[in-house]
Amino acid sequence: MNQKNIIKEIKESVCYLTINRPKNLNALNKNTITELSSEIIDANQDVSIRCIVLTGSENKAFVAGADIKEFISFSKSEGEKLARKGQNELFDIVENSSKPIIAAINGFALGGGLELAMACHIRIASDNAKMGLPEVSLGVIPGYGGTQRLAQLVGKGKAMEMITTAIMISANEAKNWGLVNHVCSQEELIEISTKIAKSISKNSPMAVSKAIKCINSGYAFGTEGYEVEKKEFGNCFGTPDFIEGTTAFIEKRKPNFSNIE
Ligand code: DAK
Repeated sequence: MNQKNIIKEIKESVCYLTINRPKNLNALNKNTITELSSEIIDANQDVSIRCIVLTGSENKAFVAGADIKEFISFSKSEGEKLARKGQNELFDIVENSSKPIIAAINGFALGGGLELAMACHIRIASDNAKMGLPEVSLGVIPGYGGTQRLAQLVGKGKAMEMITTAIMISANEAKNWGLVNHVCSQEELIEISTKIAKSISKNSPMAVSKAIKCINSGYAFGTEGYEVEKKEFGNCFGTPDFIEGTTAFIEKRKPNFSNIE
């Protein structure tokens, strides 16, 4: 398939998917979500592929979030509908991919970008990477599973701090917090990701996929968190704070938040 926003390359048993919107720091718009989802579905059906490495183009960003310019005008119901569609169409497909997906985080991984990396099975960051969930600074909350997956990865206390302060952390802090597995230089990022992909490729694909399913099932069942997140995410849309937060970003100024819902 000739995809515009995703570059695909297959070498030996590894499929490399690169999100390719560098002028927008690889922000996730609707087309990118659809294209990436279809590439992952295709890779899952291709028996020659054993592992997927996901990265961002150029050296500044993995993904700097959902595309703020695209979602600024959404209503509450559109927000909830799109959070639901995005989670079903991409984030759940990434998390439940039977072939492990390694996020090679080559720069900013913010908002939806960090949520995408967190849905992957393994995260490797280059030392220039910066990670955060800045949604509350825009008057919205993480809507692609971030409130759930961050707490699963780093624990409830650190997730509370990261989400409510909207801070960005460095690659080394992310490693200390358990958010990424390894940190390396930018030059080594794909090489180290490939090395891990190749050691996975030596193992039984059937057993690897069953292991992924079992590990995920321990976290996915018995919680209403994802449902609550979708509803509350939708409820942010159209509020004065949401309009102010996203408009301030586009106008390149600091937001002036009110205290009204
Ligand atoms: N969306 C759209 N454009 C973005 C972008 C984004 N997330 N991030 C950067 N860009 C664009 C900038 O607007 C700029 O475009 P031009 O002005 O040149 O046209 C270009 O990329 C380069 O960015 P900067 O000039 O800002 O570069 P700097 O080095 O100065 O700063 C930065 C880099 C990463 C610190 C800064 O760009 C930044 O703060 N970016 C925004 C980070 C952020 O807040 N990300 C979004 C988090 S909210 C949804 C579900 C989930 C979500 C949304 C919707 N639905 C279901 C609808 C999740 C929301 C989020 O991800």
